[in-house]
Amino acid sequence: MTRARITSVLGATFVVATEAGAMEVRPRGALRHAKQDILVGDWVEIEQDHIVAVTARKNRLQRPRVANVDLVILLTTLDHPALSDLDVARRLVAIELTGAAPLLVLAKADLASAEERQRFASTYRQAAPVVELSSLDGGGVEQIRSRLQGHVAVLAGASGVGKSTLFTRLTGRPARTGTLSSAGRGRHTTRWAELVALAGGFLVDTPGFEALDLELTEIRQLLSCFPEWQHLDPCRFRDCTHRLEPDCAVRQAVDQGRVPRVRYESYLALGEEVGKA
Ligand SMILES: Nc1nc2c(ncn2[C@@H]2O[C@H](COP(=O)(O)OP(=O)(O)O)[C@@H](O)[C@H]2O)c(=O)[nH]1
Ligand SMILES: [Mg+2]
Ligand SMILES: [Zn+2]
Repeated sequence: MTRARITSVLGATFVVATEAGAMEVRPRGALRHAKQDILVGDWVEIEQDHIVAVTARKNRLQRPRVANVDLVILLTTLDHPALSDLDVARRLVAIELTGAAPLLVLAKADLASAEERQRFASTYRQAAPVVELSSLDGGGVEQIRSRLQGHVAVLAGASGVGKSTLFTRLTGRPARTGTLSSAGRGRHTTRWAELVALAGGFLVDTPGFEALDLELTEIRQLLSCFPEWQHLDPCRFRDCTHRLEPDCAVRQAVDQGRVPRVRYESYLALGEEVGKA
């Protein structure tokens, strides 16, 4: 048996990457009968040209539909489009909930002043590693590439932040333009995302987290999604929500400038949304 990673889907056939190269395989009858769902990114066991088993996944994204994502490269800009700290916070929480690691990219850094870039880095560096990217002169591209080694990575962020431009810079291929679908014509032509081999890892060819569909059901989940305060001394109350409770270590850290106020305010605003849901 050989271990392999699903990189793309062609109808009922799957393309896998093995140590010996790419090959096309089909699920063995038993898997088909069990209606075992097999996703791009899945690790599978191969015998000849059959998939005989699918390994348990560590996570799966809904959009794009990809399993075992290790790294989400979240692009954001200061202008064009304008930065919303709340949107960035919402996306970082969504990433955190998948269990993938975030890499935060300040894209279009060529349009920002040194002071603005500095302010961005000091706001976010406790939340995620921050890289400055200028796709115009290529600044930051190699730093991003070097993070791919051994990982499945997906580009993420709002429309217009530069995801397609970065994809092309990294892979040398044009980015996919949207999902093909012909709803209502009786033919299901929605394309699957593919994994593109890159720098010892894989980059998903379809971006994620473009929409802000955060499905948080409780404030408890939100509490653990801000790395800024995971290492602080405990608050007086073990179940502190860091809002109005006395002797809150998070509020103290914010007041002393050890946790950026912008991030704390995003936390409060997201908490309000969760509270209303
Ligand atoms: N100034 C500047 N413009 C960029 C940069 N990267 C992308 N753009 C421009 O931003 C626009 C949106 O980029 P695109 O890659 O399509 O964004 P996407 O919607 O996230 O895929 C295009 O006009 C790009 O030429 C950059 O680093 N600097
Ligand atoms: Mg695009
Ligand atoms: Zn607290």
